[in-house]
Amino acid sequence: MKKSKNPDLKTEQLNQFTVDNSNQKLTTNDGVSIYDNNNTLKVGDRGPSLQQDHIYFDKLGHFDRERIPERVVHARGSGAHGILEINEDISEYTCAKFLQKGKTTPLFIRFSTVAGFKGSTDLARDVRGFSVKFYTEDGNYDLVGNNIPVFFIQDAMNFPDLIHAVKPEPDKEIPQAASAHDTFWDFISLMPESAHMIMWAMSDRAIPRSLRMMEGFGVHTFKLVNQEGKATFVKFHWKPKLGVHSVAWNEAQKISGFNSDFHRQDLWEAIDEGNFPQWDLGVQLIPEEDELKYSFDILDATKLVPEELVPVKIIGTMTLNRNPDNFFAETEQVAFDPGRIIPGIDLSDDPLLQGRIFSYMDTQNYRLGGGNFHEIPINRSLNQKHNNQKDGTGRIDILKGGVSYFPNSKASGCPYHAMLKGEEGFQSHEQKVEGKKVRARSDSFADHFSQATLFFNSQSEPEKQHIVDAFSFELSKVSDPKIRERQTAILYQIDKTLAQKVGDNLGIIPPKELDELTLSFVRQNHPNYPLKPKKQELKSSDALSMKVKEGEGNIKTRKVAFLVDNGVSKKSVDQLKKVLEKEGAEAVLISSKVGELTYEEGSKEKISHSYRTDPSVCYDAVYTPSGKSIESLKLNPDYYEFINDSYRHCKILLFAKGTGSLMNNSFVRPDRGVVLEDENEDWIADFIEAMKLHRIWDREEKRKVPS
Ligand code: HDE
Repeated sequence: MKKSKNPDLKTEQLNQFTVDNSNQKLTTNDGVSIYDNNNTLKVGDRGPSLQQDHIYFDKLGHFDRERIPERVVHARGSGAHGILEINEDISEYTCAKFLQKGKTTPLFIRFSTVAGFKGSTDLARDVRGFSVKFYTEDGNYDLVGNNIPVFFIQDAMNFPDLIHAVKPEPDKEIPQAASAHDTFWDFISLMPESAHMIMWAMSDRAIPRSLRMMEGFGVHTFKLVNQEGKATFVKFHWKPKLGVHSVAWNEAQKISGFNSDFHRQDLWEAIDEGNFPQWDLGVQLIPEEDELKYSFDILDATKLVPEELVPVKIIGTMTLNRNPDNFFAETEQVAFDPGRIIPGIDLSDDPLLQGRIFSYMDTQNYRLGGGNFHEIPINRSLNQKHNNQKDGTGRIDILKGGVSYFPNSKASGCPYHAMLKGEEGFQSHEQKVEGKKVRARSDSFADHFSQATLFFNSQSEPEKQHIVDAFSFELSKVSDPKIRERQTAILYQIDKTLAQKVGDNLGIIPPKELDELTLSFVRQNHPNYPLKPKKQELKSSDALSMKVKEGEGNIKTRKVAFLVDNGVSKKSVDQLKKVLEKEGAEAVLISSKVGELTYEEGSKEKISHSYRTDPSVCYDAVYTPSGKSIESLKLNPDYYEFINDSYRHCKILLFAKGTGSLMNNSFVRPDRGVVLEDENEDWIADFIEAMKLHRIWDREEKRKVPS
């Protein structure tokens, strides 16, 4: 494993708590050396066992308490350590020290799916959590975002209902990690405010190729606050250096069967091999004066700010450079909370964000067993905390002295308030607030469809088709026809053709108007609904599509399967391998069995992957090298399954000299992404260029191979 060069301050802090068992003698939890760890204490060697076996009780007693409650949402997650480096000057907008030009800050990140349990598959159709804890010199700051820039609901009050609807149904606890069931679509079809988010969730964004290839968003509007106390609204963005890519739905389902840890393993291996994943950190800055300038309300988390309206300014780069030492101690016990803010950053009045501030702290207290979770090493700030909070379960810090109150004279007034000595400390932005106390929703939140339409209009044709397919799949799994119909009425408000295409697949003519029941719920928030939407600034936004533009993109860390067997030409293998390695991609030899392979030239090669364990869905592209191996490949059904699936999932296939004929017994036919050495002088270059496009999605339409 490659180690990052400079262990950062957080790593140094964690090292104080790290335990290494190598070359150590086994002990009890009290450090007493254990003589025999195989046998309980008995009367004679056939028993019975004795009540006084303190060694056994020590071991089993701890084992019995190994589990803690999993997160109520985002239970399935994968973590990593990293750093953020800032290379732009935004001191005009914020005094947050970690955001100043030239600063490097250690961080811990946790990616997650939302609906599934802790052991559920990585490739579920779902939103991905994107939580970052920065260990800054001002204290810990958590940016707890998602890979989708908007959310299902506008007010925190609806959150438990949303989650109850998507989680397995309470009577039968079915289905696991899936939104394709009645209760979810019942809720969604009655909540048109979810229309924009549901378009993202039914798009390919919800089935990423890798955690390293997805965007991250802070979702809410936050505030940056400068030294003078002036605030600027901000939206946070993470842009992956490897581009934004997804798998095909049929592929996602197969990956879930073959390797349900696909994303977790991919992240771990990339970091382990020194291919450190990177994202640029970007900000959209909106002056306070512009708060009400747009067709949408910037406090409404179901809306995004199009990049064409407010450009994303890149200010730094995050690099993930170290895997956790222990999953439970770090990834499971890390406690995120959007309420952990520091000087220079503040919350906006977004009612969803405001509601989150209670929930996270509360859930950590429950999940991590009381108020001392800040003292768990992964959650500790780099600054030693100093306050008069004391005691409680699992208290670790040993507070010295006889005083734990303020004001005091006995400890010279310490710990003192920063203001008493004219020093800096967290101060909330001095926002002027006045109004009546009401439980209500602003009518500026009532346009539920314009941005859903903007999103759909911004998609390429294949992306649009995938959205149609996803709605058709999910709603086909709904058993109540009324729910299906109600949802197609929502789709009709977004885009008529979308609604009609989905309707066709369900045997429904989509109603043109929202269902009466849906309207009755919306009118609880907006009595005069429908309200005329404001004129939209844009018809479409390039940034919302994942389509890779010709000439852009790269193939770094992409995995290419070399389908080989005894007799394969070493020359043919090495020729492509060399080019791929130069481009930063990986060649993996797959044969009919693991062990040793003999090349046509006579030399041997170690084989660690076989068709039994490695299906095509775990690779980005496929190469069939030349050689005598063609004779056995010709008769191998696993080979055909591999290339057929790759083709179906719109991947790039390369056939070296003399192997093109293998295509004839498969569905594969030449196109931009099927390259043959026999017919193309620039076969390697063309293969690489096609790989940069990630997938040849047009194939689905042209060859009718829906993936
Ligand atoms: Fe969360 N969310 N959430 N959420 N959320 C949790 O906190 C909650 C929301 C997000 O890797 C919980 O520690 C409420 C939006 C992520 O540990 C819980 C509301 C966004 C994670 C909770 C929201 C998120 C969570 C469960 C509506 C994107 C995983 C366990 C007001 C900006 C954090 C936990 C991790 C986790 C509550 C809405 C992202 C229950 C009440 C919007 C990435 O506290």
